[in-house]
Amino acid sequence: MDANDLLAGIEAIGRNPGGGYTRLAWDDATMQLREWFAGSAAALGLEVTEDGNGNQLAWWGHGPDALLVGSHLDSVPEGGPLDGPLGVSSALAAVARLKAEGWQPSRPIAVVNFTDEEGGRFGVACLGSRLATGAITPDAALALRDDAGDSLAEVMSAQGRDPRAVGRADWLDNVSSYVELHVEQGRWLEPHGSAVGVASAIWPHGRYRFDFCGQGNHAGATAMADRHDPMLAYAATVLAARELATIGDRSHSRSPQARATFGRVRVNPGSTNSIPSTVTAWLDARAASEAELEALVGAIIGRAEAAALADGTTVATRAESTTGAVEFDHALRHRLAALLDAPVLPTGAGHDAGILAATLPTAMLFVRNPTGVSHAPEESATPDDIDTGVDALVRVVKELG
Ligand code: HGY
Ligand code: MN
Ligand code: MN
Repeated sequence: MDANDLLAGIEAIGRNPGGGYTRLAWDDATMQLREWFAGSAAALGLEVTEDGNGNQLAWWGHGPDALLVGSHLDSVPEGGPLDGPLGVSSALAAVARLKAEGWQPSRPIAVVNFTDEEGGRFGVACLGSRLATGAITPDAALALRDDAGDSLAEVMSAQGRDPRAVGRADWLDNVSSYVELHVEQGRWLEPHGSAVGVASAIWPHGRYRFDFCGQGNHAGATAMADRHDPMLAYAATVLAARELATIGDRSHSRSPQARATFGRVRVNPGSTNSIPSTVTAWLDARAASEAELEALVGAIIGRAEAAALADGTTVATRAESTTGAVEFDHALRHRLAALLDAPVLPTGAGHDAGILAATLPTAMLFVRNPTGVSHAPEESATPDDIDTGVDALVRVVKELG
């Protein structure tokens, strides 16, 4: 059971006709992946459990002080094959290898599949790990709705789960550290000539909803001067976001340490011959510090409000999901970097490890992504680097376990 074979075994699950994967929380694809995870773990003699939030944990041994390894299996819409599944497959492969060589852990080892890391259906990133650690309340989570208007509570019930069971997970009391292996997102390891890296930190980041409201009207009968078209303020805001994230932080007089993306928009009524009445758009913003993130988002909102005012439209904004700066446990990351002789690098991507880091010592290993592309079908890692990632994880489990 090696990681490349495990990944090949799920290659067809949730695959889009044009390539890439859509595996959203509680959809058919992730339900198939749950079965794959349970079957693979059971084949290794692990005891598979599921907490009230839908996080799956497969245990090698019982009791306190467990080492947790793993990642997530859900994807963004039309995402890549490795973001998440590489970490879960590598964790299962590492356990398989350790068992095959007769190694015995001195503490319990658990492999985890965190549910809904991407927030691709209900809009909040790392929903499973946030619920498990109490970083989001059950009520707030259960009320979240997907694009079809179904709440998390309704969707979980439809999949035979009891929504009243969500909340802080008991297994946290038995876990004392977490190591997540993940495909690199961005291109840092390739130029540095390393197949594996250790994470230093995760940038603060957030998701913000913008509701632009105007006056729907006829595209042919309404003079340009008579319009209150919310599409204009939306368009101005997209361009402002790019400008503001690109100019960098003059007070620090350094290169831009920020990211701003409008990747999701909904236009109502969405008719070719109607001026829209509303445009709803979501901003993903990230920066090297919480102060820079706050300044960036505030400046973007200011530009949106000014644009709406000029057009006689309105805009309302609210944060839907925010994650503060994460510094991974210094002692653990230094220990792993020394053990693996691996470089230490920051990441602009969020992870369940970033949520767990608030609760227990946590570290991340990155496996080289030659192009750095992620959240797209072209995401990749070579089979050799995937094996090298498992080698590294085996050494980490032996060192910590
Ligand atoms: O959005 C992120 O940074 C992560 O991939 N969920
Ligand atoms: Mn992702
Ligand atoms: Mn991920």
